[in-house]
Amino acid sequence: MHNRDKNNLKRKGVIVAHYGVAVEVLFNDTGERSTVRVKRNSGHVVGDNVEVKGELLNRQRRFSELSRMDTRGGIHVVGANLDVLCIVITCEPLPPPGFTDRAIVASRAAGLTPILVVNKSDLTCFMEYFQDIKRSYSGSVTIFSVSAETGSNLDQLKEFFKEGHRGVFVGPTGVGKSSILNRLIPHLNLSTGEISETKKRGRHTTTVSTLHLLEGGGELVDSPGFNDFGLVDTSINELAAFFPGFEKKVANSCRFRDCRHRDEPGCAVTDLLEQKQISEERYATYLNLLTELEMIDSDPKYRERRNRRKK
Ligand SMILES: Nc1nc2c(ncn2[C@@H]2O[C@H](COP(=O)(O)OP(=O)(O)OP(=O)(O)O)[C@@H](O)[C@H]2O)c(=O)[nH]1
Ligand SMILES: [Mg+2]
Repeated sequence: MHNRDKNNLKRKGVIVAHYGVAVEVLFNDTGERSTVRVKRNSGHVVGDNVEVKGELLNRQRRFSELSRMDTRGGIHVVGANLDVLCIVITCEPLPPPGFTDRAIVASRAAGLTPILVVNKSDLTCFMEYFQDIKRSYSGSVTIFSVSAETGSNLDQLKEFFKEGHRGVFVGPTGVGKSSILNRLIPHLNLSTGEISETKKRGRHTTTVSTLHLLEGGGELVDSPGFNDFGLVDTSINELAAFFPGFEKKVANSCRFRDCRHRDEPGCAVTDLLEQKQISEERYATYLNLLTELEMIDSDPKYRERRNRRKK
C-alpha cells in the first residue's frame, strides 16, 4: 500500500507490542505490522483494539482488562481483551506464597478463565510439586503439566487455544513463559534467560509484553515476570466466591449471609480448614487478601475506581 493511501485510511488493528513511546500494530485487513508513536504513559496496552489514521491512534472500548497492584500501590494493566489467564508456575523457581491464589481470584474478577501451566516437568523436583498443585487446584481450574525443554504436553495447550482464545502468560521471572512460547511457535526466538545458580531465580529477561498468533488458532501474550499480584478490581464479597477451593462451600453455606470467613460462628470455610480440605497456608493467603481488600475499600480512590468499573 502507498504511504499516501495509508495516511488517509482509517485502519483497524490490534496492539501486539508496546515499547513505551511507540506501539506495534497488527492490521486486521492485510496482516501488515507497523509502528505508531504514542505518548509515554498513554494507557495503551497489548491486546488493545485500535483505529489508526496516519499517526493518530484511537483506542476502542475494551471487553476485558486485567489489572494488578504492585507492592508500592502502582496499578498495572496486564493486558486487554483477553479471555484466558495462563498462570505459569514451576518448582524452580517456586512462585512466592499466595501467587497462584491471587492470580486465580484476579482472573475470575476480571471475567477471564484462569488455567495453570505447570512447567519444567523434566526436573526432578517436579513430581512432588505437581501432586501438591493437583491436590489444591484440581476441580477449581484446568491444569497443564508441560515442559518447554522436552516439548511434553505442549500439544494440549495448542488444542486448548485453537478454539480462538486469547491468553496471557503471567508468572515469576524464570518460570519459562518465553521458552514455552518459543516451543509453541516455530522461529519465534524470544529471548530467554538463565536462572542464577545461587538465588534459583530468573533475571527478568522479558521486558515488554508481546502478542503472538498461534498457527492452529488462538493468541498468546508473553509478559515480563513479576511476583506481586495485588488485587485491584475485586470486591470483598467476590473474594470468597472466587477463591479456589471455596467455590461450592461459600454459596449459602455459612450461618451469616455477610460472613467473611474469619472467625464468625457457623462458617463453612473454617469447617473446610478443620476437615483439612484447605491448607493453613492457603487459608492464610485468603485472610491476607481479605485484609488487603478491606484496606482498599476504606480508600476512596480505589473504591471510586471499582465502582466506576462495575457500572
Ligand atoms: N529444565 C527446564 N528448564 C526450562 C524449561 N522452560 C524454561 N526453562 C529454562 O528456564 C530459564 C528461564 O526461562 P525463560 O523462558 O526466560 O523464563 P521467563 O518466565 O520468560 O522469564 P522472564 O522473561 O524473566 O519473566 C531458561 O534458562 C530456560 O532454558 C523447562 O521446561 N525445563
Ligand atoms: Mg520471558
